[in-house]
Amino acid sequence: MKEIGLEMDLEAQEKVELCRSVPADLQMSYIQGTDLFGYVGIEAVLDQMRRKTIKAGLEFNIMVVGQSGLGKSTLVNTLFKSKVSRKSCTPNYEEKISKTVKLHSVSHVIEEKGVKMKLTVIDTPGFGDQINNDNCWDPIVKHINEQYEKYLREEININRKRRIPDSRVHCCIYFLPATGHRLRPIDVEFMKRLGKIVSIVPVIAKADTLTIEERHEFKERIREDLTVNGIDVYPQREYDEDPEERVLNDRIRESLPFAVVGTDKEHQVNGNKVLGRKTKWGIIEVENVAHCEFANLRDLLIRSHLQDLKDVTHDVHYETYRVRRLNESNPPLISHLPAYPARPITMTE
Ligand SMILES: Nc1nc2c(ncn2[C@@H]2O[C@H](COP(=O)(O)OP(=O)(O)OP(=O)(O)O)[C@@H](O)[C@H]2O)c(=O)[nH]1
Ligand SMILES: [Mg+2]
Repeated sequence: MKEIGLEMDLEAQEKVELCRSVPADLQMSYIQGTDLFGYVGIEAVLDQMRRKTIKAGLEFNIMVVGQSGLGKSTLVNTLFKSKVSRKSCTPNYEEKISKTVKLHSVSHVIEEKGVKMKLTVIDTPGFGDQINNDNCWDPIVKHINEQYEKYLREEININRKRRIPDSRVHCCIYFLPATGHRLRPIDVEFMKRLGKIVSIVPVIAKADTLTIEERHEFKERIREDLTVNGIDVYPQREYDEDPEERVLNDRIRESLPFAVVGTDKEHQVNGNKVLGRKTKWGIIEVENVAHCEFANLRDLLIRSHLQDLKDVTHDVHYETYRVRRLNESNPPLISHLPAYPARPITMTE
């Protein structure tokens, strides 16, 4: 009798567990089994995933790279001051943005409708100041690879964390000077190397210095040069999952590189506070799509492609690194593990 009671208890407990994953309005029919041959409730998985994501939170890491003085640090501030976080956090801003001398990260936790995201932007010192700019990509490539290495070491640990902290660079915004000409050899070399290890989104910096026609023609020439030089920028065609995604991504590919303007100053325009650059002939509104493409960049990063950027980082770039590292013996990845079997097994055991 006792055993039967125990069995019934277990069964009831199982039902309660299953019930918890089903939306409240469906729970009664679920318990009674009335919809056994009709509605199965698979869509409830979306609710479960949502709850899990809310609980776990998101981590998203962006890196800014490019020649010195192109406005990288300014754009980092623009991003944090713009709609991404205006409502949700009050970051401390530097009064005056000065030259970036070493690679550093700025993070803010952003919360919207209960979903928390830790957005980290890695600001890097610009290149082009030295007489010799050979291998100026080395510190950037090194940093990106170090984050993969950190993740990999955590992943292969016997006592690994349930959630591995993710410091991998999910997107690298590459700044191109608004020369109006073509891609410079240094940018070609830099992006060729970066494209193999990280998702790059190229932008034209200080786009307020170009006329509309210049901007349009410059963008076209850059796209040509990227293709000719075999530089892979995000979103890559080969990773489009279906025709629908292809149409959406084609539109993005046709509008790359985004012509952006950055600022950390706010001005009054028609009674509203807007982020903008005040010039003698008017205010360039940074978040106004009629003025520049900063909002398009932000929407791509945060609104439409955040999860895809994380997926491509994990499934493509990190995977490439992982396979290479596991095939390499130097430096050893698993030297700290005991030899297997740890001790000989005797027949008496
Ligand atoms: N016209 C114009 N000037 C800008 C823009 N963004 C930044 N600037 C100005 O360009 C100068 C350099 O900006 P930074 O943000 O320090 O540039 P950086 O790329 O971080 O420079 P490094 O730290 O040396 O690599 C500053 O005077 C900015 O005010 C822009 O979109 N348009
Ligand atoms: Mg800087």
